[in-house]
Amino acid sequence: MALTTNKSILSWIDEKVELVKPDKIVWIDGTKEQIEALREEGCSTGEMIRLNQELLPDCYLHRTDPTDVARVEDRTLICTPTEEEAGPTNHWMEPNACYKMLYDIARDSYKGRTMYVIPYSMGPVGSKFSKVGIELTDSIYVVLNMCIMTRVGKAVMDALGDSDDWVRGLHCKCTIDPEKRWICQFPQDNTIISVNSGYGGNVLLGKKCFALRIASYQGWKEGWQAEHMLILGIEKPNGETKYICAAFPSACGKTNLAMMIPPEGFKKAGYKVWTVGDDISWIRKGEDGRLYAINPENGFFGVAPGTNMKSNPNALLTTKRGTIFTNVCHNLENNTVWWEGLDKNPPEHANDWKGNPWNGKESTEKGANPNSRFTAPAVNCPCLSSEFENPQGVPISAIVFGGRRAKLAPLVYQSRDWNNGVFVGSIMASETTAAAAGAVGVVRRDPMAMLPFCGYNMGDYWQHWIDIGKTLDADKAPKIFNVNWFRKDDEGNFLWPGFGDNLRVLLWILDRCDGKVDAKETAIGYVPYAKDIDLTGIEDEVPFENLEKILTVENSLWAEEVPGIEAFYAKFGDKLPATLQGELDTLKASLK
Ligand code: GTP
Ligand code: SPV
Ligand code: MN
Repeated sequence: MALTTNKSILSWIDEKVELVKPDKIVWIDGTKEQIEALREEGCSTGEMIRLNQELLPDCYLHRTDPTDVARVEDRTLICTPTEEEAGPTNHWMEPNACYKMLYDIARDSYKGRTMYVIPYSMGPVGSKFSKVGIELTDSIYVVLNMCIMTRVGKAVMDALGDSDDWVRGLHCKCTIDPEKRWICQFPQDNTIISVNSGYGGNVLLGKKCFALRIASYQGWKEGWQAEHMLILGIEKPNGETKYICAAFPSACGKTNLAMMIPPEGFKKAGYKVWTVGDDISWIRKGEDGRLYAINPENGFFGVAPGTNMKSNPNALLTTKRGTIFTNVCHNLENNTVWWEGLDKNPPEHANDWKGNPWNGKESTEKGANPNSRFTAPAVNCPCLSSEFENPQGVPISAIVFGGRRAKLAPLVYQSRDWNNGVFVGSIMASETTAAAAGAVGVVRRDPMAMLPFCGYNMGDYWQHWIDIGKTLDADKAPKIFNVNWFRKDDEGNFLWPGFGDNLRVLLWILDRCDGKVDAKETAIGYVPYAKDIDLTGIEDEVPFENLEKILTVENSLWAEEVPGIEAFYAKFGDKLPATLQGELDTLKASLK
């Protein structure tokens, strides 16, 4: 039975039913009984595997097609009326041509199948930050994931009422043909269509497609921001909590930072870290003139490999119930899961992520796909912030950009002011990871970690950042920083221990926000004096000289970076904000 009488929704569904011709239609209300029935059905067809219910209650394993394990950026299209509106960093197709192409692929593709109608809210139901979407899908896996990642059900439809301000999403598995795989956003139409994929970021339409690509466009039009940022709260021993948003590219450490455990000494002293979000922030100005952020999601779609009780115990504990694992190794010894970096005991009796027999002691192949993931409910997280459901969001003290750079970028630096901070975000570059199909480890420009996720011209997006800054009083605007946890020595070893020890850097950042600590002015911004990063407890692991080394700004190396920035900026023509050209000119002058 339909969960709404909203005419714009019902007539849109009718149209799509006419196109894809399902055998039946099921509305998802998100109740326990319905979810349990769908799990049952998913297991009966082999789509899902029920894991050991004593060790991992309500947990399931799913494998996607081996050609379909990551986002496909060259098949992700932004379909604005003109190519210029999508800009030089997006793949574009004219909307009518794209609809035709997609409808030809999707036509009749639900024959013999069920259409699931998922009404969902990004953000707490009814919050002024929140937005509603409907996803149509023929995949039980997608339904079950969406029920973890978003708020689903009748309350969402009741909050929407008769409004037609909702995002249309159509997902068709079709035949998982990589040549006909398309992930298409139509920002002007509030519409997303995804065909021939069954992998996370391509098919959980509330996430990257809506909460970043469509929402970034909505934010531009409505005066707010959708960003690829985690949100964490740092509670000091005196009980005061400050919030930080941080944008790192895919698989560059957002989930890990958001859930970090303070180093022993800091924990003893009373520092606590609280997770508000691990991937996406929606940010808008509050009545007091500060910027506030919510996490529009309701779960974590996290990278499995590398997650263990030392690196990220909070993430691991979050996956202990009600979690769906995708493309990890199936440990047949006890019907649980395993991935590289979970522990040093790979199972000898297992199936790898493709489902083939695998012996962890002997195989040279990987047991889990490098982009294997867990989908886990936020409520499971031991360090979930008490503000997680706050419809007003949390006030942001600092914005942090960062990426993977083996050389060049120092451990941390602070921009001179808001516009300089926008510049710092715009020139971000990072080594590519397994989160997207294609080569891994290649340095590419990834402004604000939004390269694959900005739903309009990146030049306009930068101008939007600058315009937001103009509305903020200097004492209320978050301070903007850049970090790099990934500096390596010449042998390829990380020079910074990372993970929980990143708190040492975040505390310097908060001290800067409070005007409590001096810094050294360099060509790129303010860098800490090494003595101001607290190394207590890791003096052996990080010799003071190493810290000094990763805090050094080498002007000659930065000068080599400039032509790449200029070439990137040149793509934007007159869409490049003059402010950013001015910032680049200033940088060039100070590097001389
Ligand atoms: P997406 O979900 O793709 O957006 O990724 P993410 O940004 O949340 O990345 P995540 O926290 O899952 O980390 C990805 C990889 O980076 C994992 O293999 C981590 O082990 C590694 N990593 C995270 N933080 C650090 C760090 O501080 N230092 C080092 N060396 N590696 C890290
Ligand atoms: C990312 O790639 O940044 C992710 C995973 O968070 S996905 O949802 O697949 O985009
Ligand atoms: Mn992400």
